[in-house]
Amino acid sequence: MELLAMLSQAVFDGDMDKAAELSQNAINEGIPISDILEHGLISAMHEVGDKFKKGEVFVPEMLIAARAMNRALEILEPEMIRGKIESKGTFIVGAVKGDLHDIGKNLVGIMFKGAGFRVIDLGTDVSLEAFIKAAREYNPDIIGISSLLTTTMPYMQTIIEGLRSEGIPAKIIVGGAPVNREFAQSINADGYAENAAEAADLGKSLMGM
Ligand code: B1M
Repeated sequence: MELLAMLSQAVFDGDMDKAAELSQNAINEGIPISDILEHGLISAMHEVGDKFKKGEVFVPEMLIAARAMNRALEILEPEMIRGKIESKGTFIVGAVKGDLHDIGKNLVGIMFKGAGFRVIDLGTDVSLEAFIKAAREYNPDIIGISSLLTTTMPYMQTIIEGLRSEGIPAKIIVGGAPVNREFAQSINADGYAENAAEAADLGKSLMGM
């Protein structure tokens, strides 16, 4: 089986060690990181999601696949951020309250690091209060909110309104599978990005770079 197909299978199976080993092999073979991400890792999560929808896999399988993907991301991260050490600004990111999905949010954080930002990751299930506390502590230029569930999307508006009413000056961007540009505009976000690479580009352009 081709290397990226084997990697995708290892992530799907939730085999963390194999996912890490095959990611390293793919880097060693000089396969572009974007291909490793797209065809080795994200493809596996899509397959898990499709099977979950059909009732062929359940939450535990989704969870172990996600762990394997996060382990593989640890291997890819140094390659993704190589050589970008200057600070272009501070970016705070978190998955919205009620939402435990962290892979997309982790990728967004890595891409911002790669773009030269200092990244403060608040993790998952992040409340308005936690965003306000972190914003006061780190004085970010940009705040990113990720949501993977239609049920958690509305809370993004609560966070945006809450941060603004506290006078937090950071630009606020949103994203995640169920989120789109129209929704982002309707909740007065400063920007929307469809994927992690676009999010980092958006971050740079909001900083005037
Ligand atoms: Co969940 N889950 N899950 N899950 N899960 C989805 C999202 C789902 C689509 C599966 C399905 O039905 N096909 C579905 C949501 C349906 C909906 O609301 N529309 C779903 C469900 C229903 C649930 C539960 C409710 C299941 C249950 O308990 N009955 C439950 C909810 C838990 C909770 O959060 N409160 C649940 C639980 C879980 C696990 C915990 C088991 C696990 C997550 C573990 C983890 O993340 N550590 C999990 C997983 C793994 C998934 C799927 C399979 C994969 C998600 C993923 O990592 N994708 C997912 C199906 C799918 O996505 N196809 C599914 C890969 C990742 C790279 O993509 O996160 O979309 P994504 O990020 C993208 C973009 O969206 C964007 O950039 C990334 C790409 O570069 N992006 C941003 C993301 N954030 C951004 C922020 C930005 C900009 C761009 O700016 C700030």
